[in-house]
Amino acid sequence: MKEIRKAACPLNCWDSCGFNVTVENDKVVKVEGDPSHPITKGKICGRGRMLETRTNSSQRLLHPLKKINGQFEQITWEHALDEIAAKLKEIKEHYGSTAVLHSHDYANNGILKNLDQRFFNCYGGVTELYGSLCWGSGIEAQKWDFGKAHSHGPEDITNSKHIIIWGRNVARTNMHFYEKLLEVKKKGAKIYVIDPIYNATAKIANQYISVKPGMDGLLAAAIIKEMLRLGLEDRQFIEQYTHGFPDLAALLEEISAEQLSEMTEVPHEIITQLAQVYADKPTATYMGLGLQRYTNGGNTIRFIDALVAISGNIGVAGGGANYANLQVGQSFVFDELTLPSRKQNHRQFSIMKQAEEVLAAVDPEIKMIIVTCGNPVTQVPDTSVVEKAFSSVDTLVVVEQYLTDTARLADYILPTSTAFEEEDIYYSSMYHHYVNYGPKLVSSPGEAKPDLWIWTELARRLGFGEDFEFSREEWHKMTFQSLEKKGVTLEQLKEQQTVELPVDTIPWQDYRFQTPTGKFEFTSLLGGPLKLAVPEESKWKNPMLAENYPYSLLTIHPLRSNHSQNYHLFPSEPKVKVEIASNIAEERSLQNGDFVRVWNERGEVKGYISVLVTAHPNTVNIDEGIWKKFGGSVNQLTSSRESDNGLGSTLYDCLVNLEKISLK
Ligand SMILES: Nc1nc2c(c(=O)[nH]1)N[C@H]1C(S)=C(S)[C@@H](COP(=O)(O)OP(=O)(O)OC[C@H]3O[C@@H](n4cnc5c(=O)[nH]c(N)nc54)[C@H](O)[C@@H]3O)O[C@H]1N2
Ligand SMILES: Nc1nc2c(c(=O)[nH]1)N[C@H]1C(S)=C(S)[C@@H](COP(=O)(O)OP(=O)(O)OC[C@H]3O[C@@H](n4cnc5c(=O)[nH]c(N)nc54)[C@H](O)[C@@H]3O)O[C@H]1N2
Ligand code: SF4
Ligand SMILES: [Mo]
Repeated sequence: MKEIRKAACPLNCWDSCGFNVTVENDKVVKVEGDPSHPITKGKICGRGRMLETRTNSSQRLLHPLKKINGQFEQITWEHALDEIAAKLKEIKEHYGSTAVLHSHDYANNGILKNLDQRFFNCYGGVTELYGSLCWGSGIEAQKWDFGKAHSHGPEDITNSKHIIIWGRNVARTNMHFYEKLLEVKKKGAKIYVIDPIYNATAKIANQYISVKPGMDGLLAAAIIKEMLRLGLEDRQFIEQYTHGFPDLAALLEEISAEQLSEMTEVPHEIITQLAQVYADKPTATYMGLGLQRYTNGGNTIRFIDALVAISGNIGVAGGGANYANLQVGQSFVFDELTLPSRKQNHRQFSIMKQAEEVLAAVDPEIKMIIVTCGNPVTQVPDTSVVEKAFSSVDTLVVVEQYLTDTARLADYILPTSTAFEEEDIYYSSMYHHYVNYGPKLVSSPGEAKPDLWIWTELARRLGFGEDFEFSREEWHKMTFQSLEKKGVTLEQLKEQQTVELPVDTIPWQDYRFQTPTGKFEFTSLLGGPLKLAVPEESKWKNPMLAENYPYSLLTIHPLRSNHSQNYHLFPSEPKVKVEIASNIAEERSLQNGDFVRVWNERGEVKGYISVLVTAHPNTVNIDEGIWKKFGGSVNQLTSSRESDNGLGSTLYDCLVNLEKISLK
């Protein structure tokens, strides 16, 4: 019998869509949008629709596997879990629990995916990762400036006169925001896109501003300088609600407008025009995550925040320095779920440098790595070091749905369920503030089991089984405690499928910032003054490097895949596409379809040229996520350096060279 069930998208994405899933004979046959979802309104993207394929594909991992003499062999769950538990026990006794590294990312937005942390905390505390490849620099930057990263609710954009899309690839990564942009544009709002690539969002903008990659902080500084010159700043806001403005003004005295224009490669007239746009309030700023994946990423976001602040666009309808919306995730209670108090030992590695840290670890060395909800061999920078580190440990356990590049290196692969095979609750702290319910719709194929079942079984074997004796309903109730006090209940969510979380839809309206001074901090008591910083891999910081490797490589998010999740499921085999600005095509006599080698001191990637007519000069892009067998990973080229505030990646701060080669 065929039925249509409501469900939720689990993918790590801005949009957190509501689904209508057609189920027939215990099988998912179609994934569509749920028209009744208040934000996503029945529209979903190809990645969402492909969850049908991800559920049913014959490439799914169906049985636990153990590598014996270099070959994977099927073993029973009993066998796999007994052996892994015995190793965990032995490692803890001989080396201490921090000899285990938990490597993870956020492949699945389900609340109960956090129970892996409960397992590791009850085990005694392992080596954990801190920071974020994704948005770390910007989150920390907004913590310094505002106290927290909060965004305006999706509807508030209808109040904006001008909308600046600053390094967010909206049409590709955040489709419901794109729909909103089309809607408000029709009503007269003006849209500006600031990006080194003339992307699909730029096509609908009233104006496209091309900027040198990594130079947005200086562009914001230039606009501030121009606003001050023209007297366009909001003096009242600056005087009453901010801290450290004189430091900023003094810093801007040190550099000329001409110099800023030259370095950002944005003409001075455009800077003047943007100063006027910011003054003609309300102007909303929507930042993406691409622009902070640079060594100067924290300062970039802080300068953009400062621009929004001096122009008086904070705490007003239609304004905002919109980056992420941590209010969403903070609606839930996690400590009772993850039990941090149970940790006896503790060690942290940076997520960016996890591979180097594994290789360098002493006291204790890393004996085992357990990977959940992540594919580090493809997604973590500097792949060759990642491969080395993940191959170096005695035991690598990978909990996966597919035989990814990371899983291939494993000693044990534990096959796990996909989202429609287990019940959970999904949200994203990126765009809207609705949480969605995802019921279990079908059984898992073969012997695949939910991650939670795996933790429960391992916990039982390690003597803390009682810590996992809760039903999904009970776990979910734990996270809903503070919401229930505000009248939002789990029952409501299950009945309505989605509920609005009680968050501020116009943050900072009361001008009470959560910083140490209670003000917006141009000079942060936590992080210090703003700095006019440039990318590490640039002609200013490293002229020799820039001479040998003259092009800036971006590795932006792919259209049809969430990171590495879909490439192997495409109907035709994916190829590496090397997109280049037209000046590079001219300099190197390259045309569409040419086969090239892109390289730097970390590695090389080969692929086919596609010329971007309107990209910023000297810019190259290769979409991230592509598997080794299809020519990846692009992270062969990227650096594991951390951003200025230590918590973000520098994935796009990457210089390369390229040359035409013949097809093998
Ligand atoms: N289709 C698709 N959608 C996704 C994802 C996916 O993998 N595929 N992933 C999801 C996740 S986890 C995330 S974090 C988000 C990311 O969402 P976005 O922030 O939209 O995505 P990015 O690909 O990081 O880059 C966004 C834009 O930044 C621009 N950019 C790069 N460097 C600079 C710079 O120095 N200055 C400026 N001004 N712009 C710059 C790029 O050209 C690109 O247009 O997307 C989510 N949505
Ligand atoms: N060069 C470059 N590198 C990047 C980026 C970039 O822009 N450029 N983007 C960065 C960003 S923003 C992010 S967020 C990261 C993403 O990095 P990852 O989260 O590591 O990327 P995914 O490809 O989504 O890989 C997740 C893996 O988890 C598995 N998985 C899915 N659901 C589950 C589940 O329920 N349980 C378990 N155990 N496994 C599951 C999937 O099969 C998949 O193989 O990549 C970062 N890396
Ligand atoms: S990947 Fe994002 S846009 Fe696509 S269906 Fe899922 S939540 Fe919606
Ligand atoms: Mo991300």
